[in-house]
Amino acid sequence: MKTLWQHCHVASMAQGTYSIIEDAAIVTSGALIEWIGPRSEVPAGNYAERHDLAGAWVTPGLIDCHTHTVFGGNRSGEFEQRLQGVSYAEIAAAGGGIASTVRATRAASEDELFDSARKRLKSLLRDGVTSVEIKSGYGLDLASERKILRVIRRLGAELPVSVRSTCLAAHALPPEYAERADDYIEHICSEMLPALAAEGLVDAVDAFCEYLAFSPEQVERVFIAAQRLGLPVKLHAEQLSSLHGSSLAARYHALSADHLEFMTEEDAIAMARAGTVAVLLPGAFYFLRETQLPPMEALRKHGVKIAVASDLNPGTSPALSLRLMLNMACTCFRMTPEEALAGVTLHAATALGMDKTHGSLEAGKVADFVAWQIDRPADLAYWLGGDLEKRVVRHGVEVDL
Ligand code: DI6
Ligand code: FE
Repeated sequence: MKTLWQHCHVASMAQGTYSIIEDAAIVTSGALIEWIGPRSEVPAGNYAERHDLAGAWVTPGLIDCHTHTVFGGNRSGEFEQRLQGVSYAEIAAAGGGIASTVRATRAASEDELFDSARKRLKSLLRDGVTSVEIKSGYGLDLASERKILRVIRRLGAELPVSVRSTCLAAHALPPEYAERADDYIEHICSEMLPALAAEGLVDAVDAFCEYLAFSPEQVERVFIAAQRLGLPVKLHAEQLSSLHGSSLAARYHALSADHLEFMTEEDAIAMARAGTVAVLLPGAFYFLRETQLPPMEALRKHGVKIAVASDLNPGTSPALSLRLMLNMACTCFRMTPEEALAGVTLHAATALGMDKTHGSLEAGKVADFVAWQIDRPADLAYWLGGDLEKRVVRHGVEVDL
């Protein structure tokens, strides 16, 4: 069945630029785009449905390529404490931080985790997201990581969104492995990853490479284990210090290295050579009131593809709007609105290994698009949050959220 969508302008994001088609039309057949171009050149045909998009600007469906959407509990109390001058270290020493979310996640049932994550995910979908990556990482034992990854699979099955799961067991050291980080890494590599991969729960593997998390040597052991299982890797790198985790990620041809405030030009060169995407997370930068900016000029100079994501998590980026991240990427990191939009479409798709099928509006790709009632594509980064009037289409079918 063919459907014609017309009376619109398109920012197709082909090649990572706006690639604008004025007065455009789109022909979809099932879940795919069959044709896209100027309305004056629409192929003649018998269209089962015709939609007038009322002059909307059409972009690819937004892709949030870095989230920790599934977790138990809430850390707004820590937010209040920090505003009263209590430091992260003091909060962590008192059992707060990631450890408190781990306790709450371990205590929650699968249904409770699903229900709370569904609410957060629907906020992202109402903001134009049609694909999302969701990480585990608040379980830190096999049963709890499995519980989170099963919830992630269930979210993709029950909501109108394409979901990629990432195992982030190497997020933090669980209490039962206190002072024994190497033993925990061994447990991840020899027991957790093989079991979870065998159950079909893992699309990629991630780790937190940081002085307060895991060393490059420990991360490399996780990468080798992922490689043995045929799983691609990603890495939280250079968020708070420079350990050259992003160069390590590039050596393993990681899909992406993420955060990157402290990355060096040498890291950027390594990432460019490997095709590893730089995923910038302005929500965490803003929420932590960081001051170290990612090296935008080095990333641009060496042609590193740049993605932007929410990093939705309870501790450092409780962000429920990917579009607000567009504004933060421009306002905080000085990205252009066009770069930022590429960062939540084609480059985000590349960071998930989905760019052959998603991330730009071209014939043969999936028909995931949003028709925004806006004046210019830059409006998506300009307005601070809020609910822009839009129509969301996923796999060629209009979504009612
Ligand atoms: N970097 C972060 O900012 C989050 N995890 C990570 O690897 C922090 C997660 C949390 O505080 O709950
Ligand atoms: Fe993260």
